[in-house]
Formats: sequence, structure tokens, C-alpha cells
Amino acid sequence: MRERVIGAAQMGPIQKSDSREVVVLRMLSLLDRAAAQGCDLVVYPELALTTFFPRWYMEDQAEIDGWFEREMPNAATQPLFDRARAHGVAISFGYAELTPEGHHFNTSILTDRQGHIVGKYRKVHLPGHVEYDAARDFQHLEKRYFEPGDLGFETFDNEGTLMGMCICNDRRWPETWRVMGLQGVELVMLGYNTPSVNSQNRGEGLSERLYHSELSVTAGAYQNATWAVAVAKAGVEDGFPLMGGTIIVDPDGFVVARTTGEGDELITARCDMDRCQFGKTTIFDFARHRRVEHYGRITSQTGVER
Ligand code: CDT
Repeated sequence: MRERVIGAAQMGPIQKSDSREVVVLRMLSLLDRAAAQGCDLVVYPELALTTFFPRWYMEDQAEIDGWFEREMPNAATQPLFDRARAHGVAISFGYAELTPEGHHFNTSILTDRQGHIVGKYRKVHLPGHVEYDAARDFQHLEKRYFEPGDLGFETFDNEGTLMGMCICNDRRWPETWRVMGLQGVELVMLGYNTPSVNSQNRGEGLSERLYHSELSVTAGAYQNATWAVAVAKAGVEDGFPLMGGTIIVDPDGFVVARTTGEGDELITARCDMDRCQFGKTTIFDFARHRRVEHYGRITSQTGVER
């Protein structure tokens, strides 16, 4: 048995006016609760330090860059790293990254239990659009503010568990999961900011959105025989609702823990990494069963072709 106690730290809304320091205090509170419950790993949402700023149309680059972190840890987040080290808890969280070369990414990092960053992921599948779109009920400008990630879907041996990350929209793409599955991943961590309604289809509301999220995560976990933790930033941010639905999923695709609200909320689960082995050596033993001679279209084309 290789048991890890995993905490999924859902966060409630962060308003535009909330400082990083105030947000980090909330993250510390969740971390303390997780440590008290025996967690050795805590996963926070996508863009955990700020409001989901891609809903706002901006042209001023200085204003845009104000939502980004130039280094990690930095003054605002150092207390989080220090507390995690003091508790001996590994953490993963998302933030907007501005590199020294001037590149903008939607990023998540992973630490070990000593607070060292041991893994980084930059979001590959960026949803939304580049220019202001008057036809939408609200904007989703990730394609305007971020470049597609340049690190691929790497996996990291962290304290004896093979871990991978993806971010929000990535969870809806089977390719995300399979690329990590092909490395033998045992735990996929992801955060998200998902609006509770579809900005292009008012008929698609909260229950449909929650269903599609859970469907994506449970299928990805099952089809790759991996644990998965999917963590929401939820609630109403400056009038715009984000869904909750944080879950921890086992390697058979079953939800073992879920949040009930849309505020700061911790859920935990004891997760035996050895449970991945059954699926990986039977129905999803890739080496025996995959037929790559028929998968060429997956990497040679993007859109539909006949
Ligand atoms: N943050 C993020 O990727 N959200 C998307 C919303 C898609 S609607 C343009 C998601 O897939 O949940």
C-alpha cells in the first residue's frame, strides 16, 4: 500500500479588489485544516491568487501584467510555502506566470513536502477568444492574455508517486489524460474556473456544466487508471458565477469525495497509489492493447477532415 492523504482545497470567489495577501490568508487556513486532518498533499484551483481576470477585456499591457506573477514564490506567496514546509505538506496551485523573457502563461506548480518546487505545468488548451465578443453574455479572453503552454504534459516523481498536472479546459480533452497515462501517471491534479452558465448558450446551466466536468474527470481517471483531483474556484466573482463541483476520483473512475458548496471548502481522501496497478495491468495495459497504427489522425490533424 502506498497511501497518500490528499486534500482538495476548493476556494470561494475572489473579487477584483481582493489582494494576493488576503487570498493567501484563506489558502493558509485551508492548509492548516488539511494538515490537521493528516493530508500530505493539498491541491488548490487554477489562478488561485486572483479573480478570474480573463473575463475582463483589457488593452493596457501594464494593467494586464498586474494580474501576473513575475516569480514564484514571491512576497505574497512566501507564507504559503513556509507554512507548507512547516506542516510537511506538498502543495499545488495555479497562477498567471510572466516569465523574465516576457511570456505569459496560465501555470500551475507542484512542491514536495519541504516546499521546493518540483514540477511546473503551463496550460495547453486555452479556451475562449482574443478580441471583445459582443455576442457573448460575458467574456472569456484566455486566448488574449496567455500563450499556449510550452512544457507539454510532464509527470513528476514526487515522494514516490508519479504526478501530473493539467488546468481547467485541459480536462475536457482525452489527449491530456492519455499523454500522462502513457507515462504511467498515478495522480492527476487540476484546478478550474468554470462559469456556471455557458456564455454562448443560456440553456446550458449549472447542472449540465457540473455533469460535463465530472464526466471528463471520471473518464480520464478510469481510462488511464489514475487518481484525479479536480478543484474549483467557485461562487460569484464581481457578479459572475463560477461552479463548484470539486471532486477526488479513484482509478476506477468513481468519485470518493466531493464538495457541497461554492465557498472555501476542504475535502480529503486516503488514496492508495497501488490501486492504479490493476487497471494499468489489465484492461488499460497500453503496451498490450493500444493500436497506434490507427491513431495517426490524433497528432496529424486538428480540425475535422474527411
Ligand atoms: N478556465 C477555463 O478553462 N474555463 C473553461 C470555460 C470554457 S468556456 C469558454 C472550462 O473549460 O471550464
